[in-house]
Amino acid sequence: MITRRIGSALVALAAAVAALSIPALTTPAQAAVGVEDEGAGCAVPALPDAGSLPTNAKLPDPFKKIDGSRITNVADWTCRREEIKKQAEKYVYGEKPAKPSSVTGTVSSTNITVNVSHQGKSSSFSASVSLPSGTGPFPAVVVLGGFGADTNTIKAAGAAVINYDPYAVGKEGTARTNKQGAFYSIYGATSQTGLLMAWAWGVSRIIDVIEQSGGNILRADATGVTGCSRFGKGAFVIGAFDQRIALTMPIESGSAGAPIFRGIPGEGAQSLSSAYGEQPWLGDAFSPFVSAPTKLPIDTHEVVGMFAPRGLFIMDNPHIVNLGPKSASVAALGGAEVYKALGAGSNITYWSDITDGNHCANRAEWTTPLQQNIKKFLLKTGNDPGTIRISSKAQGSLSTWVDWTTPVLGAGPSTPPSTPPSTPPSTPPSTPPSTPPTS
Ligand code: MCU
Repeated sequence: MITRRIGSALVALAAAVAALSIPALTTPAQAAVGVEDEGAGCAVPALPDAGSLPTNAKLPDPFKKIDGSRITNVADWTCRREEIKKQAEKYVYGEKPAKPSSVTGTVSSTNITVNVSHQGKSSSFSASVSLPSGTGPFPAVVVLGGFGADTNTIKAAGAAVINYDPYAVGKEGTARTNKQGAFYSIYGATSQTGLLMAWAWGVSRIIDVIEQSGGNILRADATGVTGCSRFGKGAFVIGAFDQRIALTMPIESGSAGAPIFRGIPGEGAQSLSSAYGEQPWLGDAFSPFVSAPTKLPIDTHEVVGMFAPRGLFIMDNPHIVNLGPKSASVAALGGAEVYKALGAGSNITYWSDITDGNHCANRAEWTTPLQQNIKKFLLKTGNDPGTIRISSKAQGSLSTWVDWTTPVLGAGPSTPPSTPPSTPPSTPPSTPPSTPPTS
């Protein structure tokens, strides 16, 4: 009874807050275009230290909140997604700092420069630009490290190519205690954030500069990202952590990329200890999970879910077991359940049905879906449905990995508190609310 009264009082308080139009922290604005993290205002419960996490051999339920309840409405996804984001930062990739206090730079038809300063530290980097034929402003695909998707295919679809050198932002070949590059010049050589997230931060700063440029050469609302292999790992993390990125196309990303961490040891893919040790791609905080991925409260199917409903085209190679293609197909299938629950099942493509087994080869099979994805998500001139085409050589089975079902989410607002108000909602005032002064 007392709980009920407190519940009603809280509801009344929440209604009063809403009436004053003070934005409540747990219900951020809906899917605004041009926001790096639309769940930034969500209240996420404190996350336990790695040592006190329970074991879960199955893939965690993407729809289950940290408080144990399941989401019931599409609008609840914003804050559930934020929980996954925070878990991914804390246990897997390291923290992605918010936009620094100063980001400036230029966009020309051949180059983008980025200058960042924050708390007395500064750094810069640049990326070359190659425009397609025709008249701008153009959407653009950030291509990491210059290989993977054929840049002529991207340009022929009507998008510009931004050649991004991830190593300018986070170098490889350094000890975890001596990380280098534009990100670490700002956040310190001992930052626990791994290279993949540092690369993600760099692309977000490029998008900041495009936004500030006035948009007459490149469009800020139509950015894609792609890369192969280690740069496929990068593309996966870059796209997951910036909701301004409309289309992400990771290629043959392997361990520390799309494949579920839980599946990697069984499949014979590059081991987690090898991927964690080869380069500081993952955050330092991943260390305890190298030998115990079943302790992770998330897995990469939920990182795939972080993209929903945005465009995601995962390309994979079933001929190289070291890449963990079965584990990647399970991540895609698990994440596709989030897309389906949000009513966006046709926005994800996973494609490993290819003939040429060479790592990072240009593949005829991917030309059409690549161009269709660019047209659909960047140019907004197409609407071809995505497809899941898993090679029979590397077919993972989602059902063996999950103990949850996909909810039918309502279209309504966020889940209301469990105790409804005992009094009926008050009738609207007879006088219309005063209109704000026009200035
Ligand atoms: C598949 O990505 C990586 C792999 O994880 C590394 O072990 C290997 O050294 O390099 C691959 C790669 O980036 O190839 C271009």
